[in-house]
Amino acid sequence: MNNIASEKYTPLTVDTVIDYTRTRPELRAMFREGEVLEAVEVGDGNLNLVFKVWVQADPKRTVVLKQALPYLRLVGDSWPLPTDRARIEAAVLAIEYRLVPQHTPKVYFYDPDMYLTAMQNLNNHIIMRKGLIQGIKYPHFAEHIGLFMACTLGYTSDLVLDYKTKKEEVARFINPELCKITEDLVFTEPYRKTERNPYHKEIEPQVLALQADDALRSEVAEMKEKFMTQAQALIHGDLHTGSLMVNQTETYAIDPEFAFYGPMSFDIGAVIANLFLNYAAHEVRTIDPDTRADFRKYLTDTVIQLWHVFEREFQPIWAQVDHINMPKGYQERYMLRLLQDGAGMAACKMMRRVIGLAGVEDIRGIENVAERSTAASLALNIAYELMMQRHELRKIEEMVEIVNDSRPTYPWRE
Ligand code: SR1
Ligand code: MG
Repeated sequence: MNNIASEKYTPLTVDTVIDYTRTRPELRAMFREGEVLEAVEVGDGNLNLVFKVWVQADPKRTVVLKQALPYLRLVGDSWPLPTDRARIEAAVLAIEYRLVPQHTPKVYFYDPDMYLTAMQNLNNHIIMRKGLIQGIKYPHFAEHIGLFMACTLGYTSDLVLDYKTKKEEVARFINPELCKITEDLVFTEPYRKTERNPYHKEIEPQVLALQADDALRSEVAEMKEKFMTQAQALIHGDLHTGSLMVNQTETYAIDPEFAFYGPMSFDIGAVIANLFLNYAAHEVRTIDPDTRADFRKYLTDTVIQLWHVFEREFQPIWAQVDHINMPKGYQERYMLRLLQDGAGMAACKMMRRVIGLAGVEDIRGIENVAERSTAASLALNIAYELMMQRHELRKIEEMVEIVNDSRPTYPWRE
């Protein structure tokens, strides 16, 4: 597969990125002639190069440059990837910025020859996953992410867009190769024997049991079908806590390169899954029982609150135009479906991060293998119950009850 349509494309390095910024008229106001600039490569994700360039004498003037590589960084050039994802990401950021500027980094420009987006530096924020691992609470996160999801999902759906714009937007955001990664890594490979599942051997009995469970696999197949066929809204597509930059007062969603028109429940489930993965990790990461219970209450309260904020903010959006012509009963069923499918998607997202490629630091970063097994086991048990009980869920509080009632199969602490 030739992924590079542009002849001008060349991957940047710390040695070439400063000269590149000098060629961009959009950055002339930020980087004035004669000023000494510095650069560093900070990309720690699975896919791209990410540089920061700043004025040596005034680091407040920093720009982030994200450039797509034509292959998967995590694996190497044996796994080609389309650079078109950079166009999609820049276009989605522009839409999200229009809808929720307070939660979206500003894009300065997109360079289609270099598959590169220049955007606002988020200097005073950290990746949320890292904060949660340390047990840091973010008191406004639920309010922020509930609003972010309500606006980005509601305003890009058939509830608001006219029939023609909606179909044009579906076409503009066709993202087949990145969707295929999700189809494989989230919905298929965790439930098959494959070399690409790097789970540690201590949890193998539990993994094999899940892989042999036809009832579970039928539910997973249903979620996969929804992911593949439900063009409901422009979803972020990878809304885990590694795609969220936070501090005590602000939240930004970054990295929407997996975006496409898909099921809203995939984004809702992603956020919830990653909070519950962190919940599972604190089984062993936080020894003191009171501290652990307190932090877990923060995590589960966050899930409850983000759902209520989502409902509160989402429901007025569809009252604006009502292209679907919905009676009240349908609206209630719509929200219930989002809740139940959100639980199903969360379950798939949790299992893939424990069993499959690209695990999460919350759990894979636990050094002691017995402890890691305990956290992994709890995450799998939570995910299993969420999936199998999702059809009975009527309110978000019941989802949290499932989590609070779950235990690891391999207890590290007696
Ligand atoms: C092979 S790419 C692995 C994962 O990284 C991204 O963040 C997505 O979650 C993807 O599944
Ligand atoms: Mg990412």
